[in-house]
Amino acid sequence: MSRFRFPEIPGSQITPESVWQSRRQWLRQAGLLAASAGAAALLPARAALASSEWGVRNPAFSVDADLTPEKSVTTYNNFYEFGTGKTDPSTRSGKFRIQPWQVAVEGEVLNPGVFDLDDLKRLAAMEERVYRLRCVEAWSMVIPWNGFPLEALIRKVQPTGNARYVEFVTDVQPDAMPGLATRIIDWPYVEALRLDEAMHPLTLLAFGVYGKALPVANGAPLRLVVPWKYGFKSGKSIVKIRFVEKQPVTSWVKIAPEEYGFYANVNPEVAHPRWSQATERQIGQGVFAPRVPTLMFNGYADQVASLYAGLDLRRNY
Ligand SMILES: Nc1nc2c(c(=O)[nH]1)N[C@H]1C(S)=C(S)[C@@H](COP(=O)(O)O)O[C@H]1N2
Ligand SMILES: [Mo]
Repeated sequence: MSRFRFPEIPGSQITPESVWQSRRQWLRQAGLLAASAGAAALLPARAALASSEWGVRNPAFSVDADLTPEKSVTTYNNFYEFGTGKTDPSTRSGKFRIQPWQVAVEGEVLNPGVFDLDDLKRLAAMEERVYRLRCVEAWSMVIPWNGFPLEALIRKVQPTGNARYVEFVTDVQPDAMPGLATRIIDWPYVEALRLDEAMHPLTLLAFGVYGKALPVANGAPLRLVVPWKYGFKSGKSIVKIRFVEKQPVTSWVKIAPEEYGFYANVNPEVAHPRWSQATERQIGQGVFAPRVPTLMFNGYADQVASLYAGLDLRRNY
């Protein structure tokens, strides 16, 4: 197999100082940074700075649909480390420590290393993307995430020619994660993508939701969001990213391989053995809201179908 190298990340993509400076300039021109400004004038300036930290919406990568209310997004969750109830992640996660936070990047890369959260946040400019998240349990949400493509990190660490898959490992804090006592999953929670899936521009490394830092329930301080796959592929509270040659045995595949495949591409034509995947219930739309048809690849077929050309999507579910 030929050994390939990713090009160095162009300086123009390594963000901020210049962007930051131009934003300051813009604010100054708008009169919002005037030293003599009174408290009233300072308020909009603060608001503008806060929103710029989390980026502006990227319409090219956002679905045009009503957002799921923030309250539902942050209190109706799956994060089994805190329990299997939907409200467990928001009500039982108060002891989880997210500071300091480091992410180890290891395996088949030329530049392995341990990244502080701030190092990671500096890799690319933050943007907001409205993605649909479809859970295998047949419900969905439309969520404004704040982050940047995982590709920025992958280019920085430079996978070797042996890297075929990327594994994402969630943190384990036994005293702060009451769900760990139930051994449904062989903790830590591990998910993985093929390298080309991980490099796809839709694959988001998210640090925020609704323009604020992620709540623990949604995977603070950083998580993956892979919008064309069932929610379980998007690992939360990531502490390790490992580049490997062989397809990893991921948590749900290990528990029930006939129910949860490695690919987990949203596919209304392939039913889960115990229920249909043809329609979905949209969380936060009220109990009488009609179920809507589920779309192939969760509506992202135009962007991702080519990744699976030649792959039998019934066998590789
Ligand atoms: N570490 C970890 N990550 C996880 C899970 C989990 O139990 N543990 N649940 C997954 C599932 S099944 C879904 S649907 C999404 C839900 O993300 P949300 O709660 O932010 O909507 O998180 C995924 N990531
Ligand atoms: Mo899920």
